[in-house]
Amino acid sequence: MITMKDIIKEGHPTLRMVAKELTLPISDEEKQLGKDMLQFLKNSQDTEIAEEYSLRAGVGLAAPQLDISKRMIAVHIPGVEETDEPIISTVMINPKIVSHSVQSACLTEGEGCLSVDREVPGYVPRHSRITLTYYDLEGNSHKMRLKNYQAIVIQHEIDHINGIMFYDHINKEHPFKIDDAVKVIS
Ligand code: K3U
Ligand code: NI
Repeated sequence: MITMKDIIKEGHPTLRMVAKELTLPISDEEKQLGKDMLQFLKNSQDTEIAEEYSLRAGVGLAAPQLDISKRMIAVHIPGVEETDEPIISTVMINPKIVSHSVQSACLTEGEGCLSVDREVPGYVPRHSRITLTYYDLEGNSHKMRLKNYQAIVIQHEIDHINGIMFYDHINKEHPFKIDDAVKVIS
């Protein structure tokens, strides 16, 4: 079971590396890693389990955050109501943004990261819509269009496999300064 002690923190060199593509079909070990990453996110969003194991809630996790420099991410975005099905719950192998909107968007609250144990205030401008391709754990290929919050989460995770941290996108002098055209999502 993945817990917070498995997650490396900012300053660790792996978080700044461009991760390697996985070769398909992925190995049994890689498949298990993907399942464990997704289970971690589910556990982190379950109040009882999270409290028992002192987990910080997360909607996404990238393999480099576990000191594994491979292009694998897991995303578990819950539905609006607690009883709703998750909006996305999947592991993505070799995810690639194949096109994106000109329009940018950012979250009112800024972003957080399980590898960053501090608040970093500021807007993180990202593409407001993306089309991405990826492979699932069984080797099936997928093409998906996402917008707003979901698109932002995926871009945060794809940044991790490219060695980029969310605060790299924040304006250093004026953290809440963004172009008028950037959509702010609450
Ligand atoms: O945003 C978070 C959240 C957790 C539970 C419910 C709703 C939201 C927690 S921070 C998070 O999930 C990071 C995870 C990271 F750092 F490991 F990749 C991902 C993220 C946070 C904010 C915006 C985009 C992505
Ligand atoms: Ni992160």
